[in-house]
Order: sequence, then structure tokens, then C-alpha cells
Amino acid sequence: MRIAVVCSLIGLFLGLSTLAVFIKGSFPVVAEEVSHFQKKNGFSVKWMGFLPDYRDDYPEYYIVVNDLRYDQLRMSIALKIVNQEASGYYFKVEQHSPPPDGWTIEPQEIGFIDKDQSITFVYTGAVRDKPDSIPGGKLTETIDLSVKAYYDAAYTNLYSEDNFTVTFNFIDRTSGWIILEVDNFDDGTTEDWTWTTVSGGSCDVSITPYNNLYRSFPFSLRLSASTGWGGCVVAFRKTFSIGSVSEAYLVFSIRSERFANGLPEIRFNGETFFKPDATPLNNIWYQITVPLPPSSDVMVDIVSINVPSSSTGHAYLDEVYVIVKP
Ligand SMILES: [Ca+2]
Ligand SMILES: [Ca+2]
Repeated sequence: MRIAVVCSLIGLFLGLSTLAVFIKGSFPVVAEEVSHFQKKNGFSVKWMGFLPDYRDDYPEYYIVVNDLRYDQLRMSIALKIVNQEASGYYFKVEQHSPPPDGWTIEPQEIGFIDKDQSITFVYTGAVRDKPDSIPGGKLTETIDLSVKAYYDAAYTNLYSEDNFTVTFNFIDRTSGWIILEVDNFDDGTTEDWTWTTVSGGSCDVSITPYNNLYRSFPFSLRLSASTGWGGCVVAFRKTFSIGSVSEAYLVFSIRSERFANGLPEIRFNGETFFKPDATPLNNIWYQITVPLPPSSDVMVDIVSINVPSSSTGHAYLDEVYVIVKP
């Protein structure tokens, strides 16, 4: 008997009018492995972590709280339940133990999942009051959730449950961090950002400051890609010298007309480290925070456009910060 609950991804939150935050592991990955059944615990949560190295850790997210539009951060946690028990059950997600101050954990009924079926959904019941300021620059909190399987549609007769934790790191970039780099493009330059074609054939690409869409006035950086026959996938690219530090984060705002097929994806030195398990909406700004590997030069690719044949797509980057602690 095996039921696996797979937590994938994350990301979430809807913030800025535009924003959402994706976090470490953040871009989850849908796991395919099914956890082993344990007696009295008919399913378990498996968090697969980052590409390319899958990990068993539970999800951990990073959210920079500055410049967020809303005072309440509603987290979106993508989950997958695989039911390999002998029969179907009604599933519900709710808190396992009381959360820290500032959190509200709302239950969410998922409905019936038959045996040998799986369902992918987004749990949106975890809400955090946005911290106004964070002394020391970083606040780490953990919430303890439970996935419960019931015999009945009224969710009264419990079959089994399993709990898992989700860790959130809230960062105030104005408190205690050394700011290594700010790229807001407001001087009308590209600030050393370039581009690269990740895949595809003949693709006409350009990058330029743009003054019609921005997170900070008057410019963002616009990446444009046009194709003839055959599509292409294109990234923003810049190398940052991080040096020897204890912690480093890259924060940026991004929007795209073409976030298809797992974009935005973040690569360090050509290797995929962050990828969403759910596709963000096009034409909306997202604020994304990811840990950077310290002690080295890191070539960052933010893969932002996937254009099909005979098409054009644009993506916009703004308000880029690299923050570190010694
Ligand atoms: Ca700069
Ligand atoms: Ca700007």
C-alpha cells in the first residue's frame, strides 16, 4: 500500500501586483518516486528539491519582503498526491501543529482520489502577515502541514495522515545585508546583462533598456526574440563575482509574454538549479529570490522566453539585487 504525497515546488505567493515569489527548491519538480508505505501512515510527503540533484528535503522558500504589494502573503504550495492504496479516499490538507505568530493555516479539501490515481494541485491555505521589517535581515519560520485521507466525503472518518514541514525564509534586503549589485537599468544601459540562446534554431535576439514597462521608473531591460521556422528559448545572462561570503541571494523582478514549458528557469554556470513545477502567468511581474552559490563567479541565466515558430516574444527584467553577508 503506498500513497505518496509529493510536494513540489513552490513558489508562491502572490504579491505584487505583480508578483510572486519562487523559492529555493522553489521551483519544484514533480517527483516520480513513491515513498514506502508505513503502517498507520499510509502515505508520505516527498520533496524532491532542486534540479539537477534531487533531494529528500522538504520545501524551503525564500521571499524578499521589500516592494511587495500586499500586506498578507498567501503562499502557493504545489502538491501531488499519488494514491496507491487499495481503495480511494477523500483528501484534505490542514495544519498539523499551530503555526508561528503571524500565520494563518486554512484547511483545503482536495476531494476524492481513487486508487492508482494521482492529482496535482496547489495548496493556498498558508497565509503570513508580511513582516514590516526584519532585524538582522532574515527570519526563518517553519509551518507543519498534514495531508489527511478520509473514508467519507464529509471528512469525518479518518483513514490515515502524514505531516510535513515547509520552511520560509523572509529577507529584508534593507537590514544588515551588503548590497553587492543593483541593476535597475534606470540609467538607460544594460548594466552588463547580455543574453544567450538556450535551445532552438535561427533566432533573432536583442536586448535593450525599455521605458514602457518597468518595476522602477523609467527603464527595465527588455529581451526580444523572433523566430522564423522553428522556435527558440532565450535567457538573460550576467556573471556576478560573489566572493567568499556566508550567504548570498539574487533578487529580481521578471515578466514575460512567453513563460512556456517550465519557465522561468534559473541556471548557474550552465546548470539548471531552479525551475517551477507550475507555469507562471504571462504578462505579470514576479519577484523571485534564489540563493546564490558563494565564493565563486556565478554566470546566471534567467531563461525567460520560449517562442514557437514564426513568432516574437519579449521578457522584462528589473530591480535586480545581489545581497550578501560576510
Ligand atoms: Ca548595476
Ligand atoms: Ca528600472
